[in-house]
Amino acid sequence: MYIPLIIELLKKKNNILKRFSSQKGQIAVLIDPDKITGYREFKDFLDKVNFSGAHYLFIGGSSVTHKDFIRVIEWSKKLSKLPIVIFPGASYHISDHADAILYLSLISGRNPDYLIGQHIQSSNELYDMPIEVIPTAYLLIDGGTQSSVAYVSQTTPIPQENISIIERTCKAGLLQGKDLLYLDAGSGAKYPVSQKIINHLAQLDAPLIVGGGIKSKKDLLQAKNANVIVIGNKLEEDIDFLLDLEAFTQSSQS
Ligand code: 1GP
Repeated sequence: MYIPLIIELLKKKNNILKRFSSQKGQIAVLIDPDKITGYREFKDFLDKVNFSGAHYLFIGGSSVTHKDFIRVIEWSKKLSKLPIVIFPGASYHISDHADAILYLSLISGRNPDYLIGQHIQSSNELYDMPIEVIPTAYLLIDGGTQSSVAYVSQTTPIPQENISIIERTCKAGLLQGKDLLYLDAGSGAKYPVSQKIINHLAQLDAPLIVGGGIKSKKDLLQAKNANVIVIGNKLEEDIDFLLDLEAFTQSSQS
């Protein structure tokens, strides 16, 4: 009888959504377990990230096995005090080692599997898991390449020039009860979500996450009105970009 109450209390413990809302220009480092080769390299990487001023670790990817996902979540928990947020690519990307999960509905697309199908597969387990579940309106925005999310989900991103469709899609997501907006140009995008789109959507009454193709100081500055900016690929190629992230977070917090 008390178990549901205890789960409810635990779910609220870290309140990541409140942290997202509290400030603009926060940084999430995206870790794709598919690309992590060994413990030692991963430890070196996280040691640097821990001191970079990054605010969150996002963990996930569109083609990650359950085994790799669990292994990397467990390592991250051990090696970092940063909040761990699951950015799931499939129903089995869940773990109570995380602080929160972005409960993504891919509302830029019309694939029922990514609107509700995957969710049903894990709902029993997730319902009883003591992590914060954040209902998230997830939109793919055209970033000039075919992203793996677009390929795996078999959906078409919204063109950047269609701001009105992006806005209407976000509003529909919020009316459906999503607490968070996530605009993703896709990992390795040629060009990230534009400043114009970010500034426009930042006016809606929900925290905004942006990611995909962010790889320079200029990109960071253009995304500064988003609550959370997600960086993946660039750090895999160039770990020194952490220095730019540090300078950016210091200036956006002062
Ligand atoms: C997360 O897909 C992004 O939203 C990450 O993109 O790997 O290009 O930073 P990058």
